[in-house]
Amino acid sequence: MSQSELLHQDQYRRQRADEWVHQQAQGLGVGRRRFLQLLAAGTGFAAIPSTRFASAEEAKPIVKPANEQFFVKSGSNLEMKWEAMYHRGYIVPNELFFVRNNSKSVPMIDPKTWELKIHGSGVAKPLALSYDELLSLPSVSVIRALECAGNGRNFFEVTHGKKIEGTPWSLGGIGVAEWTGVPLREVLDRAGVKQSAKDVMPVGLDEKQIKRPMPIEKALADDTLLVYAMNGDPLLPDHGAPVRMLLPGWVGIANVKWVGEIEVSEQALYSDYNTKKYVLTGPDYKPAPPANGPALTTQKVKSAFELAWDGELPVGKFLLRGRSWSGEGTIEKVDVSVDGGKTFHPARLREPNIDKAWVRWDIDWDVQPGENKLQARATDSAGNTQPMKIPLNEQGYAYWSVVTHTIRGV
Ligand SMILES: Nc1nc2c(c(=O)[nH]1)N[C@H]1C(S)=C(S)[C@@H](COP(=O)(O)O)O[C@H]1N2
Ligand SMILES: [Mo]
Repeated sequence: MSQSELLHQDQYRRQRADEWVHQQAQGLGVGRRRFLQLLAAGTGFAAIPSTRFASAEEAKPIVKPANEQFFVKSGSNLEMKWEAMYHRGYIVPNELFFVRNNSKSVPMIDPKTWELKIHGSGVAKPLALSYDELLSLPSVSVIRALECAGNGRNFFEVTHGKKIEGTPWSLGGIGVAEWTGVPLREVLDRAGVKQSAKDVMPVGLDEKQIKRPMPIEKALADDTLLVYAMNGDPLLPDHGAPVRMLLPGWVGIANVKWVGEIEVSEQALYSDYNTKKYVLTGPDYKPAPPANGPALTTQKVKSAFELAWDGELPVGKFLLRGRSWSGEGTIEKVDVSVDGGKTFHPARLREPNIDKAWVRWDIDWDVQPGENKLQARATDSAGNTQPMKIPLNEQGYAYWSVVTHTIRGV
């Protein structure tokens, strides 16, 4: 299978699933049960010294100011308020970039003692890099989106009448930033990555040690980065300081923050985050052993208006603005309805329209008295168009159907 094919999520899933079945059939001397136990125990990873965690005193679920103008707060998460983007440019500034923390507190890591270990059967020369050593390697800056797999989860309640557990995102679990860092490939090359290397798994230094694998093809992509700066500033603690992963186009969870080690293996790798969580489960999805369902990788095409939910606007002329994005490429076309989906009109796309980031668009609108039902439907360069309805999945991921946004004209 060629490299570019393995960059596509369905190919990756299918190939790994086939291999899994094959391995089982061969009976490698490790029973399925025992294998799952080993997975659960996270065998193969050195224990992370507890000194890396914030002490109880300084442990905070979020470190940066949770300004109410910019965010909806829920536990250790901050959702970006879309209306705050109406007056802004292409990039989401760090002060209003969404935060999603699975662990209860943000680890405060001193770059002076931080180390990145690269190890596993897939590298000939395991190595450890200090922060200064990482910064001395060639780096690039790319503009890309980062989006939570659960973004839009709230709308399953609207369309399927089912409230789903998990962070209650409307559509603000996304941001676009300029990320600066070292291509993971540069580091893997220095570790003597083998031809036979198959999967790569970064591990976070937070309490839950979030880890999620990727195929070597994704690890070697030009824009898969070890990021140390965001929008021109050193990474903030909330966003993974001193160093995080960036896997453009892939679900947020794959972009491991506070990365401390990377396993490179000649074997397929699994974690809870691609077997139990961040997989599609429910009547419309089949288990994909060893995962409970197809693992999410590439993000879908979606759209949002730069307006408050249940907002009000004065009746009359208004420049309606929004943004559309896709993990599979750029946006080709956006159609907007201001009459609840009866008629759609093409929106004007505004430059830039960057791969795996988003495009800003606008359309002239005459706000009517009372309820106005807005809808936006985007098509990406891979030919995907937002559907009117999608099947439910139990954990509420990948909500990409058209959302109705109601605004009262007053
Ligand atoms: N180590 C670690 N990495 C992590 C997480 C985490 O909780 N721990 N959250 C993930 C999830 S679910 C998302 S959506 C993104 C959010 O990145 P942000 O908080 O910088 O916006 O980080 C991902 N990386
Ligand atoms: Mo996420």
